[in-house]
Amino acid sequence: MNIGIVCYPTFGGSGVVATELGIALAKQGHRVHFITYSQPTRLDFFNENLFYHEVDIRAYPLFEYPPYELALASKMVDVVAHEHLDLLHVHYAIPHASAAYMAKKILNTKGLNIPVITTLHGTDITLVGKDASYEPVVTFSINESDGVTAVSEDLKKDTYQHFDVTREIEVIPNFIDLTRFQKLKKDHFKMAICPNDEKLIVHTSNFRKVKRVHDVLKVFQGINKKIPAKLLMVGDGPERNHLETLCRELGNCDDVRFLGKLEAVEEVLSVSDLFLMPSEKESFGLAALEAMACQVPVVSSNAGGLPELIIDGKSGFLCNVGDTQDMTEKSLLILDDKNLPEFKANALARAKDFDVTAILPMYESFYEKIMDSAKAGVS
Ligand code: GMT
Repeated sequence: MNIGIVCYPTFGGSGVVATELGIALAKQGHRVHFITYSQPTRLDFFNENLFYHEVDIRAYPLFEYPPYELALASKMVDVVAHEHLDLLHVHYAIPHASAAYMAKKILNTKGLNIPVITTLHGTDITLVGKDASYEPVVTFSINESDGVTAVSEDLKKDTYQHFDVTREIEVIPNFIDLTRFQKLKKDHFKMAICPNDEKLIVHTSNFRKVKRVHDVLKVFQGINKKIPAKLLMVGDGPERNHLETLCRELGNCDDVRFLGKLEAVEEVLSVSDLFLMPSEKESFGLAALEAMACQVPVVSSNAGGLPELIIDGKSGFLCNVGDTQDMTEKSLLILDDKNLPEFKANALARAKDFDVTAILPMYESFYEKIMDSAKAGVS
């Protein structure tokens, strides 16, 4: 197949999933064309089946806000027509699904029919998308997509609850490449951070309010009162300054390190003992899956799609949002040397259920189904 993938090129979960999907499809022999405004972060190597088309955003003094959606739609038209794409797969509804709708209509006038698949990732539905400033466009462009997928049952349920969506939504969970995400030997790294064999706790996110990063610090504080531990905070975002203030208030700055955005997050995960994800909402929790693949158990909230990923009491624990006391107790249970090896093994076992080799065929057969329906004129 000759597939166009539209996504955000940044460190965000939807961009990571889209990029990893494109890479996996290319390895299967499909030709994959990424269409976005800059080179996706994980697409920094050569593969004969991978192509990158940059969206040109022209500034003009009249535009206080340059119309990215129009530039994107124009680029989609160009790439579909000249590269003879079979399918457009857009990740994150805003503004990709509506730009794809416009591109599809323009291509129709040129005698081309391009099927569009929209994958819903989370905040495009649960946070930004349902806001009145976007909701009518999101509803319309989901209903006008030829195929729609969501990354969890919970996200599918939320979509039907908050939007007047009439389209069938297929759940295709996120996935992991276990050849990349695996426990690596990084003992020197562990020694440098935990010279006295402290337990190592890690959190990675975009530090937005929805991640409740202050709860990470509170849980860590509770753990560190009982056992010597260190905390690594990977990522960056709007809550970072508050976090540093809280760290000073709690007096635990010496045990907490902010590492910023890291590309090789698997290196940090490889030496970690526990991952914390206390999010208010999480449609899937890709960062938790990455941790589990590196044999790191997870203590998370029970929000959104997290119960579909983490097996409570086995690969980690699920706690009520904001219940930092319970999260602390569950963390200490996992970190107990008697229990830790079993939780680590269970985390890896659960991650294997989401191996790319299991999930990729779901996308391929969904693509086939949507292309067949488009050819038959069924929408
Ligand atoms: O978590 C974020 O804020 C980033 C966001 C994104 O779209 O980049 O992540 C969402 O999509 C990920 C990939 O499907 C999911 O693993 C995350 O759970 C989801 N985030 C939320 O629902 C908050």
